[in-house]
Amino acid sequence: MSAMRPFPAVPLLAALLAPALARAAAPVYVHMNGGNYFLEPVVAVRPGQPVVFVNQDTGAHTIAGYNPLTGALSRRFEATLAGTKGPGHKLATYTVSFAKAGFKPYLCTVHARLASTFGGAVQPVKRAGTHGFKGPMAGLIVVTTDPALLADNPPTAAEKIVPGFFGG
Ligand SMILES: [Cu+2]
Repeated sequence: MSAMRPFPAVPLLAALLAPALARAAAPVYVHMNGGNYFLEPVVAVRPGQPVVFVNQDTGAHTIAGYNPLTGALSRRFEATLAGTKGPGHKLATYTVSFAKAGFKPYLCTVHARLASTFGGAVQPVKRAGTHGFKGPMAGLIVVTTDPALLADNPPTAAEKIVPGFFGG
């Protein structure tokens, strides 16, 4: 009967948990370029896990969180990301995280706008005159602890910079 018995297990437990904790802390990336869309329009993160928006476009984009039931824009989840001169040059990024599980929709207000739907609700639509891909420049962050959702992110969400994705 040694009172010291449990202690050797503590470093072992820490060693076992370290890779999982590192994974949990690794950011999830969302990229934009001259196609005026978000390359990963839906991503899942754990509460507290950072999402990093990376602008690989020569032009600027905004990130504007909104409430889809009211159309109210978020004051906490919003940023403007300047353009870049291209590969090897400075890239504007914006990091955000959320403490609680939930849906966090957002749009780029330069290339999309919120349109009324039913009873005060809104949805993003493409802004007139915006070139690039056909859909509105908008996305959704799912904050969750569900391992299936967390494992469902597109492969580029693990890369800070996507080679070959530069352009404006
Ligand atoms: Cu934009």
